[in-house]
Order: sequence, then C-alpha cells, then structure tokens
Amino acid sequence: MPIDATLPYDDDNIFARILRGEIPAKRVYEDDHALAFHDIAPQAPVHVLVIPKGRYVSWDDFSATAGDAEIAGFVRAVATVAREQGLVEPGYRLLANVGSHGGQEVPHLHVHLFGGRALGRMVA
Ligand code: DGP
Repeated sequence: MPIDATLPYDDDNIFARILRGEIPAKRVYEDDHALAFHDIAPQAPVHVLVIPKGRYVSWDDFSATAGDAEIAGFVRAVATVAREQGLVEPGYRLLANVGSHGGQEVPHLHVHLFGGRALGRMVA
C-alpha cells in the first residue's frame, strides 16, 4: 500500500527494524551513513536497496532536512555499492519512489539499485 510521504517518521517501519538488526536482511554494505541489502522481491539479477541511517521518510524529506555531510555520505554510499556490485560498466539504474503517486510502500527513504542485465528504456 503506497504511503503518504508527508507523514512523520515511523520508528517501527520495516527498514528501521532492519537498521536496528531486529529483523534479518541480506546486507551487502554498511558505513556511517548508509546500509545496503538485497530487496526481498528482486526485479533484476542485482536489486539492492540503499538506505540512510537517519530517520527520513522520503527523498523529499531527506533533501530538505539532512545535513550536507549526511547527503554527500549517502550519495557516495550508493555509488560505492554500485561499484562493489560490479555494475559501473555496463551500467545500472537508480530509483527512488516518493509518496503515493510514486508507489512508495516503505516509509524510510530507500534507493533501489538495479543491474545485472540490460534494463531497457525506462518509461514512467
Ligand atoms: P518501494 O515501493 O520503493 O517502497 O519499495 C519497497 C521495496 O522494499 C520493495 O521492492 C520490497 C522491499 N521490501 C519490503 N519489505 C522488505 C523486507 O522486509 N526486507 C527486504 N529486504 N526488502 C523488503
């Protein structure tokens, strides 16, 4: 069920629980700013979710309220995961769903990283 991305942060959302280690995930990367793990329902040979460690509902919330160091750290973490997954050549796709029209279901900012096959031209 898509969410309203303007709602306050819910500390019991599934990704907050993964961050706290309360439920398992196939983790592939972690640093001070970000955690990355495999999506539970992969849509491509590589489908990893990268999330910031801070309490941000969405891309909109993150870009408006996070500090510059946090934003830079998160962006670099996403790129590092792509590199570590061996995707830079021949390439990959990043996607962040925001709010109900964006189809966002989990109310903690996450960037989908897809790769491992030719993904085709994206149409909304
Ligand atoms: P979005 O529509 O952008 O909010 O996508 C949420 C993604 O999160 C979706 O691709 C499935 C994934 N997901 C949901 N619950 C879990 C979970 O418990 N573990 C993992 N690894 N992924 C999950």
